[in-house]
Amino acid sequence: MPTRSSTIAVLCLCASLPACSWSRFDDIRNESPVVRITNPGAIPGFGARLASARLDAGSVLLVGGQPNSASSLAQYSIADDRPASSPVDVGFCGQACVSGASLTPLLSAAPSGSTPPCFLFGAGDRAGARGLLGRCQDRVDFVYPVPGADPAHPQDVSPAELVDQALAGDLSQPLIQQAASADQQPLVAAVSSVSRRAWFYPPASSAFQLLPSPDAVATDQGEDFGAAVAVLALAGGDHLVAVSAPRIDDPSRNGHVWFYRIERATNQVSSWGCLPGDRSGFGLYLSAGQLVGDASDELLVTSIDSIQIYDGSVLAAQPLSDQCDAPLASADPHVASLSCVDSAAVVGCNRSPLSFGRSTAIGDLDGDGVNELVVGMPELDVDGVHGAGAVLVYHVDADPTRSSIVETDRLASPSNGDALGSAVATVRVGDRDVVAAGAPGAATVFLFYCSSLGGAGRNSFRCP
Ligand SMILES: [Ca+2]
Repeated sequence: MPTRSSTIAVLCLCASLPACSWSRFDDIRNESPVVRITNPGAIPGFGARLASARLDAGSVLLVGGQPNSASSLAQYSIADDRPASSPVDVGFCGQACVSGASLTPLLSAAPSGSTPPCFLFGAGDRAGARGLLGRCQDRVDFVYPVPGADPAHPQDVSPAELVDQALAGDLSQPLIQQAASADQQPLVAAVSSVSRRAWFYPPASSAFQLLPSPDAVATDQGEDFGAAVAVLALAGGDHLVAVSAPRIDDPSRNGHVWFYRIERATNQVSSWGCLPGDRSGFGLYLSAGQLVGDASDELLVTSIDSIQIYDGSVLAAQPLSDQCDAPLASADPHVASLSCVDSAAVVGCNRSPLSFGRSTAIGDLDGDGVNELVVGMPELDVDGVHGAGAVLVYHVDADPTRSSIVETDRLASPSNGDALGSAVATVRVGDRDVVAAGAPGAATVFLFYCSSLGGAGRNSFRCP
């Protein structure tokens, strides 16, 4: 129990140090609603990337630093409201590795025989095998090979050449991006916007299969096919791979998203087609997850300053057309359109349209069985503190008029450039999900244990 004079001494110390703040001061308490995980050492930009995976008891959280570097990653085990602040595994990337833009959890073993969950975290070389690099809970490393030169387009840089160039130190081009479905038989898909190619790995396989390229890839240099990728798990076990061409360099043209349905029984592409966008930048980022309650995932398509959400089961029932300019043939799969919302203390949405939708996560923060959408916005100002960053939480409803922002998470007293929300993830703790938000400016990941949504979101000794 601090005496009054020692409390005053701490306050005075805080007032004299710009990096010191109320949130840091709060953390001196044992039961703060916000728990911090600090850089275990030598990970530049710690908190710039996050991914989580559920275990039978608790979750694991993988934390990375700045992409396009060889820096290590750190994995944490979080099982309750008193998480250990030290990692259970550090390393992952290191030698002969370049970390990618995103971290991808796989809920089943890859390769078979290892202990899930596993994570894909970058590209590189392991014992002479080059490709996407992954690591499992039991510290088994694995490699997913990537496509080489395309005989039909020998002038294009191939994904395999991109890996070679990155390992040689040339990071001037975006690396391969990958995504996986969040089911127990995850399908992994990968894209390269430089190679303008997309491919996938069937569940439990490290052998890639190329996805067909739209005709426009061969004839239209403005078709930036492969800018983003997402994988939806559908009811019944099929998967839907989404690959975007946002045409971001040409504001006069609408972006669009290509779809490929992969049959569970055959691992073949059974149909593919185009979802036409209605604006430039449509498909800048993609993600997927369960939001409106049925057994199929939803697709989240970010365009400049908004996230469009599509019902996966309606999309999958769509007779797909390869004509991007044709209207959709049957029921409208569109569920919701979300945008950044300023509040009294958190402002700056109109200054940072390109970042809305770059970092997203899905989880049930109040434990009512309905998932919320979590969006990180690292550029926002909080209480006048520039670039402090915040996390916006949305309820997404099958009724298009009922989707809305329901919560804004922020630090009680942040610092300039914390960039909270540069990455977000949700971590299962007990009967609800907790928001994890990276603040690379502070080299810290913050866990928000209490949600204003109530229910299980307040069921903790940490919640006042
Ligand atoms: Ca909920």
